[in-house]
Amino acid sequence: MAHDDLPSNETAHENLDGVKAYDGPAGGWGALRAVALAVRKQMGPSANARALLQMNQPDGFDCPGCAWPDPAHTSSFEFCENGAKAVTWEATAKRVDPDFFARHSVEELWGWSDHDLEDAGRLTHPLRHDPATGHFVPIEWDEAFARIGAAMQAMDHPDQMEFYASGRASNESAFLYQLMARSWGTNNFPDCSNMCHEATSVGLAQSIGVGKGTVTLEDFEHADAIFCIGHNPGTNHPRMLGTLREVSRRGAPIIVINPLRERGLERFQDPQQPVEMATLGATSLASAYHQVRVGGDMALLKGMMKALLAADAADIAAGGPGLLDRAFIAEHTTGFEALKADIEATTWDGIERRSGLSRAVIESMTQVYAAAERVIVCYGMGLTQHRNGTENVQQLTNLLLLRGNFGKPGAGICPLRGHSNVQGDRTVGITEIPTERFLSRLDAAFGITSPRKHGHNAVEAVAAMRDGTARGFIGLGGNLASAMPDPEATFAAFRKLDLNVQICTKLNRTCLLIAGESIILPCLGRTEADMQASGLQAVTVEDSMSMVHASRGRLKPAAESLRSEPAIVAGIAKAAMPHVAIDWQGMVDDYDRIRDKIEEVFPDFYDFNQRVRVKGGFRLRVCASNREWDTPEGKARFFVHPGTDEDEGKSDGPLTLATIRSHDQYNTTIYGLNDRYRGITGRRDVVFANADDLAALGLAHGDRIDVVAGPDRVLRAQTAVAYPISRGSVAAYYPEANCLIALNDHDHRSGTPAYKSVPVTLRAAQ
Ligand SMILES: Nc1nc2c(c(=O)[nH]1)N[C@H]1C(S)=C(S)[C@@H](COP(=O)(O)OP(=O)(O)OC[C@H]3O[C@@H](n4cnc5c(=O)[nH]c(N)nc54)[C@H](O)[C@@H]3O)O[C@H]1N2
Ligand SMILES: Nc1nc2c(c(=O)[nH]1)N[C@H]1C(S)=C(S)[C@@H](COP(=O)(O)OP(=O)(O)OC[C@H]3O[C@@H](n4cnc5c(=O)[nH]c(N)nc54)[C@H](O)[C@@H]3O)O[C@H]1N2
Ligand SMILES: [Mo]
Repeated sequence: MAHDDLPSNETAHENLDGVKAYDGPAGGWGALRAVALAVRKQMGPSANARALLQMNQPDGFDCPGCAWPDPAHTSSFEFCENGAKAVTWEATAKRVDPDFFARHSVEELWGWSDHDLEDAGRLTHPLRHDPATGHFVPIEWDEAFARIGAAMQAMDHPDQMEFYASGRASNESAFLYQLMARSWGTNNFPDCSNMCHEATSVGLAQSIGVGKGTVTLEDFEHADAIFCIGHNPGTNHPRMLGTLREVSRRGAPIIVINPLRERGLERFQDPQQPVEMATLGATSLASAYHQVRVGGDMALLKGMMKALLAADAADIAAGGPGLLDRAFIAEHTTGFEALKADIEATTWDGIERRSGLSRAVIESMTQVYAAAERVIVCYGMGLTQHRNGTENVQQLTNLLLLRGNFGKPGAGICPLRGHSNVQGDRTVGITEIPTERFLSRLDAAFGITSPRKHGHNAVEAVAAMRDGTARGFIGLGGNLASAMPDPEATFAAFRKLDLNVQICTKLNRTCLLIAGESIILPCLGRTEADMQASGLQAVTVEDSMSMVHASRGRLKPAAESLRSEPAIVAGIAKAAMPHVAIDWQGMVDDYDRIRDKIEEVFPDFYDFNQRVRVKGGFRLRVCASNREWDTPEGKARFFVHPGTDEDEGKSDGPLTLATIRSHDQYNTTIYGLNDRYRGITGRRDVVFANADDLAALGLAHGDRIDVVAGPDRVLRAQTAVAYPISRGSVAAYYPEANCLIALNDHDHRSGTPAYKSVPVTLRAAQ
């Protein structure tokens, strides 16, 4: 199939510092230049790039960049610009040692930018905040553990502790961490998944019985069409571009649904293809690009189902077999009639208004969908981070179920996960809503009695801290305070705590929110050799497609004083719960013992230690991939949700703002100030808007503006950038724009903050 010629970002970007339309493809020489620069800036001029060459090799470490899988994990070096940035950021030659903290007080550091805090280098020593001087001071590991243990024991109730985890933690550290918290007596597990794909975990689990994607990498070779909804692979999962390139080259359509033109979905020059690089050739990716209104996906998905039902009826009337997979619907699903009635009652007027797309365009997408025997839908934060995130995921599932696009080669659902092991952390027990099946097995394996009461997710944890019902916080990685909405409320909540412990590699803002006792525990990163009593250890991770494999760091640790995450968790556990008879140290001495316990608790990990030693690892069972539905009815379920004329999820401001990532950031980690594919250089104070929307407000490209979400929620002194974005939609970078979002503005079903449906207005800067 011929790919339409897509226009480039051709807004007038003249004469504005650091804003100039980018005409090149994604990848290519720009990517190679960016890698060379990252290596030089972080690792020094004489750095060897050994670290990069070990990335995603069978006996090397798993790339900490994203959760996209590698071809069978046995392939040759898979190159990725943003993976290289993640690795060089960790393998940096810069250090923040005790001297650094003697020179800089917490008060001074608070004034530093997020970029400067992390760019200062790797943490080297355990630190404690000294209230007398306002500086962090080095302490011994044993003293750090003793202080944490004492502060935990001073709590009135185990539920006063919050145990946060970010998705970089390995299966082994995450499993020990949840064991520690449950032996302690709480299910308070706010985690980064709560801000990310919780709508997937909740929505898919209800619809198809498993909260995970159902496809494998191989399915992309067999799909007849791919839909990419609300994700930006050029920046956030760049290795996926290689997969999309193959799909495009064999002529299968790739339909993109995204309010912004994203170069990484349009054209790709593959740095691993010498001919493409030498000839400056590139492969077109999207065959059609539909700029939905921010928050308009629900209406669009309903529109596609409406068009499909109409086309199905017409086909049957003409004597055809129809376009629905009736045998699949009858054998494998429940709730079809209710869905059909809801879709039929939904008006095209509402669909067009809410989605910002015309009926004709929606019908054209539906034709591609219906003509394809096997369809994969990929999606990311553009679908989940809304007040109706779970409903979005379930409508998408409805659309796939209508044509039996589950459990056959080349078809299924593909959530693009965030952190490299966020899915694995969930699998091994980081969850605030554990099942009884899991808890009883955990209790039997360790002779403990886990609490049954459900715990806090991320939003609930911060609310509990704000309200004083939570008094202690431990963060296994991440930077929760900066990642959450409403910094004013969130920062104040952290400052009320009696205990704030951060287990991390680099200094960030959450470390600087001073509690009664504030402790920073520096840990090994994934690239570094982890030596324990039984020798060099490997850890395991699970990617977006449920593949579990080993990861072994090889680099010399940034400092001799660093400890591994499992060792740190064990240290805290022993100090806080000297009476609990769990052999923490035995498990730290040899991670095989942790894996044996994971296997004992989760039967799907049978023969864990053997299978993970096989090149490429193994895939965990995903029941829906085999048309087995782990739901109460034993069937997949159609869900009905309001979504076009009703109020829920509707924005009341004239514009809806989505917060997004630049090309030079990893969540709250800001590598640099460029956003190459969107044409931004050296700045982050930009707001992307449609030129017609700006004009309607009496504003123009280049104006200094304020973004207003409410009387107390204003993002000041930004620069308006006229950008190819759908009418009614604006976009700005996170974390800066988090001040526009209220803490309680989230999806009720999953608790996912509505980071991408913020009603706003724009005005000239005041
Ligand atoms: N280099 C790098 N890699 C990363 C990360 C990183 O920050 N940097 N973060 C990691 C993590 S934790 C995650 S969760 C993933 C995030 O990866 P993505 O899901 O790609 O995240 P975002 O950049 O937040 O947004 C994705 C896209 O959603 C679009 N969008 C916004 N609103 C809407 C909407 O209403 N509808 C639709 N259809 N689209 C919309 C935006 O235009 C943007 O292109 O990436 C992971 N990988
Ligand atoms: N407005 C807005 N807000 C958002 C989002 C959005 O799209 N818009 N996205 C949300 C999403 S999807 C996510 S996942 C969250 C991200 O939330 P988090 O996962 O909490 O944040 P990160 O920025 O990834 O965490 C960075 C820190 O992790 C630590 N770190 C790095 N590597 C390691 C390691 O190997 N071990 C340990 N222990 N620590 C390490 C470093 O010290 C670094 O400072 O943000 C959310 N917030
Ligand atoms: Mo995420």
